[in-house]
Parts: sequence; C-alpha cells; structure tokens
Amino acid sequence: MSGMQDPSDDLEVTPPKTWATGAPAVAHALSYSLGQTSPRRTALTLLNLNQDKGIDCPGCAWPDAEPEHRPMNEYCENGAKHVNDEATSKRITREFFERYSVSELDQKSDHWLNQQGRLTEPVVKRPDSDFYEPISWDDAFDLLAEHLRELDSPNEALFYTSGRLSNEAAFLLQLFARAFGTNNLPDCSNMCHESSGSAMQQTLGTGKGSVSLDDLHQSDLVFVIGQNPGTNHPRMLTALERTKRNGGQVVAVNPLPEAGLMRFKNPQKLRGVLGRGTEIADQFLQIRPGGDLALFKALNLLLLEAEDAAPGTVLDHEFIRTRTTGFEEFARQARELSWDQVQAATGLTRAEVEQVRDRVLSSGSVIACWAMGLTQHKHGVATIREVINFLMLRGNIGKPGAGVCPVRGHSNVQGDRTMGIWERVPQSFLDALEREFGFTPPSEHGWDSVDSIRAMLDGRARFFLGVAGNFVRATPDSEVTEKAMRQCRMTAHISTKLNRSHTVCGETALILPTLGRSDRDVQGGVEQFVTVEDSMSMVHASYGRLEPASESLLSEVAILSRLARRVLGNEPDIPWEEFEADYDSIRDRISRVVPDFEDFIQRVADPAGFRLPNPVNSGEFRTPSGKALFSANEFEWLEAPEGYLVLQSLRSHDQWNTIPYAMDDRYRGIHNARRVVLVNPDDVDALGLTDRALVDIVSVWHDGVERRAPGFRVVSYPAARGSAAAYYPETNVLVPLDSVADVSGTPTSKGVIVRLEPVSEQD
Ligand SMILES: Nc1nc2c(c(=O)[nH]1)N[C@H]1C(S)=C(S)[C@@H](COP(=O)(O)OP(=O)(O)OC[C@H]3O[C@@H](n4cnc5c(=O)[nH]c(N)nc54)[C@H](O)[C@@H]3O)O[C@H]1N2
Ligand SMILES: Nc1nc2c(c(=O)[nH]1)N[C@H]1C(S)=C(S)[C@@H](COP(=O)(O)OP(=O)(O)OC[C@H]3O[C@@H](n4cnc5c(=O)[nH]c(N)nc54)[C@H](O)[C@@H]3O)O[C@H]1N2
Ligand SMILES: [Mo]
Repeated sequence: MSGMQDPSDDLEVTPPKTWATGAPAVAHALSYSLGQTSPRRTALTLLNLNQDKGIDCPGCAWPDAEPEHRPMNEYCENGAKHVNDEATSKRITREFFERYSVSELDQKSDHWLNQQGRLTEPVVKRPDSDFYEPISWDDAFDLLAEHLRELDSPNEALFYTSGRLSNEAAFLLQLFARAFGTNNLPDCSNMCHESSGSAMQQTLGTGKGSVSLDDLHQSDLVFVIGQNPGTNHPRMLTALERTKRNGGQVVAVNPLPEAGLMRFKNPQKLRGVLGRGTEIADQFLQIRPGGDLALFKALNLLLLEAEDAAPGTVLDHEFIRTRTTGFEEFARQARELSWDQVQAATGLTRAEVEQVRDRVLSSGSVIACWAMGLTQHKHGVATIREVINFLMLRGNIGKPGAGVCPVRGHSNVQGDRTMGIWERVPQSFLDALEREFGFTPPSEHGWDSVDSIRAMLDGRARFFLGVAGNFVRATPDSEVTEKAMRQCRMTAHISTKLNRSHTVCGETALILPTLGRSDRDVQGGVEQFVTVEDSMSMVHASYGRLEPASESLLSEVAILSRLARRVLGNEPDIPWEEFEADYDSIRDRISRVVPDFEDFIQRVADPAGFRLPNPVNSGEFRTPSGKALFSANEFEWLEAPEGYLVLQSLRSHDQWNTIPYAMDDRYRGIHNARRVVLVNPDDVDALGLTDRALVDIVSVWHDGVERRAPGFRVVSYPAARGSAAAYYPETNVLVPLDSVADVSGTPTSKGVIVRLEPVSEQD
C-alpha cells in the first residue's frame, strides 16, 4: 500500500487530561496558526470566524449561538487550527510537481502532503507519465468532458463529495450529475451519520435531529453517547456548561474517559481560565465498544418494570397511544433480555444502569446526543432505533428540552443532503427537479461509497470526480480501495490541498484547485457569499474574507458550472452561466426545488439565518403509518474471541478527518507519534504484552483475508476492558470493505476484531 509510515520511535506518553478547552487550548491553536501563516492573516481569519458577514467555521457542524450571545472570539481551538490550515501562506507551485513524481508523492505521509500548502493551478497526469504537469482550465474541462462522453453509460461515473461543499455548490453538483444521467452521488455521510439517518427515517420519518441549542440548554438530562466533544465539537461544551448551570444533568457513555466529557474550562471566561471549570458528566458509563444496544435495551426494560411496579407513573401513555405504533411488539421483546447478556455486552454493572434509570425517572425532559461511536457499528442502526425507543417511552420527542441530536461532522454535511447529494434521494425531490428544469432525472438509485468501490473494482465505474474530501483515505480497506481507484480511466479532484487521493491515480488524473470557505469569492465584480446548514438545521450565510491563494483558483460553483456547460451544452436548458455569475440565481432555484426554502434569498439575509422546521416537533411523523415507530431490535453485540480485542479507529485531538495536523493527541497524552494502540493495562498483561511493545495490528474477518497495519506501539490506557483504540486513517486498512452496518451500509470503523502481534525489534 502507498504512504510512508510515520515512525513511532519518538513516542512520549503523559497522563491523559481530565479537562478540556482551557487557556492552553487557545495557545495551541495560535501556535499552529502562526506556523502556517502570517499574524495578519491569522488575525483576519480568527476575527471573522462565525461572525455576522464572516466566515462560517469550516470545521464541525456545531451551531452558532444567536448573534447577541456570540462573543467576538466565537471559535474553538480546533476550528482555529482548521481554518488556518486553509489560510496557510504555503503554496504548491508547478516546480513542486516537476520535482516530485506521482510515485514519490505516493510514498509521503498524509501529514506531509497537507503541509505542502495550497494548490495553485490545475494539473494533469497523462496516461504514460508519472508526473503532474500544468493544464489550462479550458483544456481540463475538455478532457473531463471527453472522458464523460466516452462512457458507455452515465452510471459509469461517480461524483463523490464531502460535507465541505456549500449549499450552492452541492445543489449544482447533484443537478449536473442528474442531468448527465446518474444518481451516483456517494458522499462522506455514507461513512459518517448514514446510520442515524436510516434509523430516524424508519422510526420518526425524518433524517434530521429535532433539538435546538435552546432545547439543550433547558434539558433536564442530556446523554452524550459515542462522542468526543472536547476534540470534535468543542463548542458543544459551552452548551453543556449552560445545561449544567440551569440544573440539568449529563450522562456520558464511552469506552474512553475523554477529557471533554469530564470537566470543561471555558476559554471565553476568566473563571474558565483560572478556576476548576465545570464538571460535565454526572455519570460516566465506561462501556465496551458495541455495547450501547444492550445498554438501551436494559434501560428500556428497567423503565417497563418501573411502570409495572407503579402503573401510570413512568411511561407517557398519551404519547405512546396517540403518536406511535409497534409498542406491544417492542415491549414483548424488551422483556426477553437477560442481565448476563447486558453485562457481557456492556461491561457495566446492573447497579450502574439502575442509577441511570433513576436519573431518567427524575427528569421531565431528556435529549440523546451521539456521533461515530454509535453509527460505525454493524448494529449501529438498531442501536439508534433503540435509543429512539428509549426517548419515546417517556414522550421525549417533540417537546422542549427533549429529542434526538445526532451531532454532525463536516460543517455542511447536513446541508449537502438537503440539497440532494444523496444516492437514494426521494422521488419527490427528483420530481421537483423535473418541474423546475424540464428534464427527467434517473430514478434508479445510485451507489454509496462502499458500492462505488465495488463498482470500480469490477469495472462498472470508470470515472471518478471528487469534490472536496479524500476518498481513498476516508474509505475502508485501503489496499482494496486504492486498487479500485487505480483501475479508473479518469480520477479528478476539486480540492484546496494536496492529499493521498491525488497520488492514487486513474489512467489520467486531474487536480483542480479551488477557493476555500475563507477565500474571497468575486464573480463579475461582485462579492459572492455561500450558505450552509448546521447540525440543528440552522441555515445561514458565509463570506470569504481572505485574498485567494492564487489568481488561477476558481470557486467550486464556477468549476461545476463550466464543467456542466462543457459536458451538457444547452441540453437540458439550465442557465449555468447565470449560476456562475450570481449565486442568488442558484438560491432562487433552490427556493423552488428544495422543501422549506421558500423566500430563501430574503430569509438568508438575516444574520442569524433561519431554522428549517422538523416535522417531528409539530407532532408530524412522515412514516408510512403517519406515526412514530417503536422498533423491536434483536440483541446484538461484539464478541471478541479470547486473545482478541475490539478495535475502534478514531480521531486524535490534532487532526481533521484524514489529515493529521501534528503527531500529537494532546488530551490523551500522546506526543510525537500516531502509530499507537491504546489498550487497558489489564488487557496488556493478559495478552502477554508490555507497555510500548511494538506490534502489528491484524484484523480477522470471515472472508479469511488477513489485514495488517504494521508497527504500532502499545500504550497502556484506561480504555474499557477488551477494547483497543487507534487512529484513523492509518487503521482503515484493517476494516474489510464488506464489514458494514446493516441497513445503512456504513463501514464498521468502530468495531474491528483484532489481535496484536508482537514484532521483534532486533534489527
Ligand atoms: N477537530 C476535529 N473536529 C472534527 C473532526 C475532526 O477530525 N477533527 N471530524 C468531524 C467529523 S466529519 C465528525 S463525523 C465528527 C466525529 O466526532 P466523534 O464521533 O466524536 O469522533 P471520533 O473520534 O470518531 O470519536 C468517536 C467517539 O466514540 C467513542 N466510541 C467508540 N466506539 C464506541 C461505542 O461502541 N460506544 C460508545 N458509546 N462510544 C464509542 C470513542 O471512544 C470516541 O470518544 O467530528 C467532526 N469534528
Ligand atoms: N476508519 C475510519 N474511517 C473513517 C472515519 C472513522 O472514524 N474511522 N470517519 C468517517 C467520517 S465520519 C468522515 S466524514 C469521512 C471524511 O472523509 P472526507 O470528507 O472525504 O475527508 P477529509 O479529510 O475531510 O477531506 C480533506 C480534504 O478535503 C479537501 N478540502 C478541504 N476543504 C475544501 C474546500 O473547501 N473545498 C474543496 N473542494 N476541497 C476541500 C482538501 O483537499 C483536504 O485534503 O471519513 C470517514 N472514514
Ligand atoms: Mo463525519
């Protein structure tokens, strides 16, 4: 497989932190930023982050507070690092591509590739060459059009996106793909919150979360499940601090005692800098990976039993009777659970679960927040359905302070879906496109990310265009995925920075450099803005503020409009030129195609933006029965045979998805190395290993193929017994392509059965 391995010899380990986001966090962000760019650009980006007429932080999808409650520095350490990674003063010039062949670049690490700076002009790798060389935009569009036209069917083309795209660019991409004739729009959601969407769609009739920031502030009890907010959604801690101040409680469920779940020091307040900070979790459940289905089944059983003991006092009968179906079957199955099963799956005691039940019984409103710790498991969809059963038992859906809160990843991943980036978009959306643009979009479903890899492998797909993202590093089974990509006739990427997907090339490969969210975007002499939708369905504008990295950069909207025009001409009749010249003209079309976007142009002028309604909050469930569904979920858990562990692949504190910013994981006390595997000290002993031993991680799967990630240091860490944790994307090689969640097809990145094989250090 390609890619240099970052050595692990300089590893230093310090005790994990027990609190997150104090003053040192701000200092770290500033030092990273100043390493990337000038003090002036740093100040310009940071002062504009999440402000009225400013840059929407291209980091995570956590919502902004209302403008009047937004401090001047409404950003977090990791958002600051992230936006300054984009604002870097470093540039990749044509000399760079003369100096390094593609094969050489392919040996570089993810970190090194990213550190080379912003891409500045379009480049092409031709079939018989090992070098990228400059190409004009015009020639690049011609080449793309030529490759698209020679396909036997539009379905041989794949259009991948990550949730970095604005609403406007996303709308154009799906419009182009469908006018071209395919629904092949795989996206990062397939690897991310797809399980949440699947579970909520089945049971509640909506794919989106139902709570607002206000709900979170007011809630009596908030669950934070399978989520590391101190690192991945730091501003969520400000919200949880408010929940606590208002008298609410927090229960955290995680195999790792993550710093942000324990204690928070608010960097925006003097008290936060100097004091002890706020305790976040009132109760921490250190669960085994994949044990959450059992935990929520157990809680549901305890609630049913509490109702038996005091009829009419525990369940919300009115809600169950009038708003739901399936309760009887659910309850019958819930009572079959045994506590031995719960203990084996969760590693928790009955007393711990009963303590949570008591908190629930004393709470009028409950919210469940979750992220990748639930979605990336084989039974992720069933687990989330069970969480929804749990909320519905006491009517905790659609009332203030209560509801479902899948915490999204990329800043506009939710908006991209709203705009139709979905390989299985509903027919009603396709019909609306047809009414507006006068062509018939294909109704056959497209391929998701995993199916796209399968299609490339067996030659059913031959053209890959990635708009943002890093497909080969985000997807599972790295060796297989790389082979699939290399078999394409053309791979092309619209990107801001260099990454591994550019070095794993099809026969012909293109890199098309684009403006980032922070760059000023002027079309026809007029400054443009774009819009995004956050995790709580707030839609608002984002304005680029920095001088673009090069004069040759085009915006995503411009690239997609020109490409579409070159490929499709005037057939169907879509005003691509107008779209490029004035983004309001795209918003106008969005307002007529996408539900709930009426008067989009006027409404988005409000600095606070506007909130898309969630039907659940007005008691409307868009399921076939018109009611919310209680589901009966089979008991399932992850059992590792003796001598094996359940490995989860996760993010360090110092990376953004596939891109490590530094070799550290500050809150977990890991320094100068990423090839580490965190294991409970008792498991280290039981496996006959020692702290810092050098091991290969080997995964086993019923296809009999042995997948190996070589050269990791064992670090004794307070992880749940029987579990291990190591960083993504270095461990994606261990996740079999076919190991996906039921229903959603999401790779099981948090549930891989592995053994640790000692490596001799003689030589
Ligand atoms: N700084 C920064 N911010 C980011 C990102 C980033 O890379 N860097 N990525 C963005 C994206 S795209 C996303 S999707 C989000 C991801 O946000 P998270 O979901 O917080 O990301 P992960 O690092 O994958 O962490 C998963 C958490 O789930 C826990 N976990 C693992 N398995 C289980 C399990 O079986 N049960 C339970 N209860 N817990 C489990 C892990 O210990 C870990 O705390 O963050 C977004 N924000
Ligand atoms: N094993 C394992 N695998 C995982 C996960 C896991 O937890 N474990 N998490 C999964 C999740 S949740 C996700 S969301 C995916 C993430 O997968 P992706 O979204 O595909 O990956 P990113 O690392 O966010 O993509 C980074 C690249 O995006 C480009 N980029 C950045 N900003 C812009 C922009 O404004 N415009 C354009 N055009 N390009 C831009 C840059 O070139 C950069 O190199 O990975 C998934 N894969
Ligand atoms: Mo994600």
